[in-house]
Amino acid sequence: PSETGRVLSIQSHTVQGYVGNKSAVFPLQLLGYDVDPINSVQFSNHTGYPTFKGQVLNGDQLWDIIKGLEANNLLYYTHLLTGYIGSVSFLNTVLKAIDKLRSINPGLTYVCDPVLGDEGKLYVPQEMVLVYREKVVPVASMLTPNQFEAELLTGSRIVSEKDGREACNILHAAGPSKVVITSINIDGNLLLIGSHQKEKGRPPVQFRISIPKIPAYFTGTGDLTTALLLGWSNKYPDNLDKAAEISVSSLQALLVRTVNDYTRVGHDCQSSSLEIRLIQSQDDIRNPKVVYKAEIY
Ligand code: ATP
Ligand code: PLP
Ligand code: PXL
Repeated sequence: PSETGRVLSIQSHTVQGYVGNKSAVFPLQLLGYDVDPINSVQFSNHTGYPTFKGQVLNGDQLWDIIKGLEANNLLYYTHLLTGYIGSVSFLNTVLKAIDKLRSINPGLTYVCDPVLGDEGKLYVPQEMVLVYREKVVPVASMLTPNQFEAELLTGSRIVSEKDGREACNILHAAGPSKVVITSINIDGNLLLIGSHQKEKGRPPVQFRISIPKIPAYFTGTGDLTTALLLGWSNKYPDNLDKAAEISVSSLQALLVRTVNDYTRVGHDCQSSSLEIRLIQSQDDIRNPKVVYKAEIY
């Protein structure tokens, strides 16, 4: 595989640590992509720390940047990547940007991590759910919700593998041809469920990857997962299962390294969320050993 591209990545920037663009840009560059980051916020650190300081970009300021690129004919992108977005007005401007990007490249792939919350808790305003459901999901090419987000977007509970596959079907009908539910929790273990509808109206190819749960908490792993899925699914456009195997294998190698590094210095990995060892894991991103296999249903 050699296919690469130009990615516009609209995500958070943190000065310290790896979430949002800090966790997506470097891996995509390692995989050979040109990545142009727009920082939707600039914070000192991620919001899971006791405090944080910094600035938030508003919708008008985002539009300004888009206009600047357009004025110089610099708005040709193969991919748009978005993650955590904090307000409806910013999300509406992202929607406006998608229209503009597609008017320049009708083949633009929009990879959307619909960040709404986790484990039954929202971390965006409630109104965002409806905007994602009604306006964003329909224009996404690939969607990477977690279990809770897939439930919110489909309006149905996911308590089994079958529910997860059914949620993917509902999401395909709403728009995206590729859906990856990045983790569903089934009796203490993690399951990734992927689904690729190769032709509208036809049954999708669906698969699962079973992931052993590491007894630790991480931040930025969702952002990294979506970036890796973008990178590898573009290289293997007809094999989402293979793209997911590689992505999961890279990520798990990185998580093991992260836990080992913290443990070595005597840190209790369950007491607080760990910063991922992204830079130290570059070989696992460039040249992963595939140890997590997809099982096609
Ligand atoms: P988002 O909220 O950004 O949509 P998410 O909630 O799916 O994403 P995470 O829960 O961080 O993000 O999970 C992303 C990936 O990281 C999953 O595929 C999951 O398997 C892996 N992961 C996260 N935490 C662990 C863990 N403790 N052990 C094993 N894998 C983990
Ligand atoms: N808390 C907040 C405020 C967030 O925005 C996010 C981001 O997505 C998270 C927690 C969890 O991050 P992740 O699921 O990527 O580890
Ligand atoms: O990983 C998602 C994320 C994105 N942006 C900011 C965050 C987080 C997670 O904590 O704080 C600002």
